[in-house]
Amino acid sequence: KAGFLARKIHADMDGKKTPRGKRGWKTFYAILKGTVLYLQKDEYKPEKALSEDDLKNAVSVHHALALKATDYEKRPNVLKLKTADWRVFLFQAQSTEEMELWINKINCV
Ligand code: I3P
Repeated sequence: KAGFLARKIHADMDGKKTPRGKRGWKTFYAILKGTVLYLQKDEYKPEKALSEDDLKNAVSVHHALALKATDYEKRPNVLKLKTADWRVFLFQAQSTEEMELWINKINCV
């Protein structure tokens, strides 16, 4: 599964609220491969290696939980991702259908 997702980091590894200045929305080209959600700045190019930033932004979705972010009303089609290491992300998909596909794929990992 791949496609554009806007990401907002809501909580860090310790489960604490992500500090101001790091809470903005940022759009990535997301690719779910195995148990890893890769978030790249540009669309995937097979001949291009992952950059250091790409590796830093990658999220393990092993034992993670994805669900519709019903408590977030500022943007449509937003899902909440809770990782096994207590991070919380919001991801905005490009449509409701896309959001549901991402939720299903992440939860089936
Ligand atoms: C954040 C940015 C986010 C906003 C967040 C801000 O500032 O403006 O868009 O979330 O509000 O803290 P920064 O880029 O300096 O981190 P929303 O778009 O959801 O309002 P928040 O702290 O209430 O989450």
